[in-house]
Amino acid sequence: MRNVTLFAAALSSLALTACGGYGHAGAGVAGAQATRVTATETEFKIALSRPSLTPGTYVFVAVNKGHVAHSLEIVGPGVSGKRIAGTIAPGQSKTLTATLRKGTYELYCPVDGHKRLGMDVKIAVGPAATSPPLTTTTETGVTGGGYGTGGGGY
Ligand SMILES: [Cu+2]
Repeated sequence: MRNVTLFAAALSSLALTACGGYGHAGAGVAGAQATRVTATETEFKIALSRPSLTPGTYVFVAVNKGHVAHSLEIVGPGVSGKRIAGTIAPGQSKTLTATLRKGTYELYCPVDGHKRLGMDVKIAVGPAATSPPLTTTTETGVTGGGYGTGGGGY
């Protein structure tokens, strides 16, 4: 019956992998496929694991890698000052779930003065497909143009 044992072991390791191995929040939170984005907090900076996102529900995992308590708050279209309750002790992490739509969101540390010190990051939420940047890309002075020069061979 060695085979059966092996098979069972394989199955259970598969199951673990599928659940990410930790904190799989119970059964069926129907349809809510939240993507995790890590926000690493230090003095005084927030580094996101992804610079831009597409509309959807996200779980921001705020990891405090600094030496003082931090927290995390998000504002943007449809989200007005949603924050992690209390603070995150150094070495700890907490999560903040937010549903984002198209637009620009701001993530910052709401602990006294930390935002001003630099714990403030913007995140662009755009369409899923790759699209040209919305901001004006000034492409003036296209030199040469590639034709009309050289030759005049008539
Ligand atoms: Cu802070």
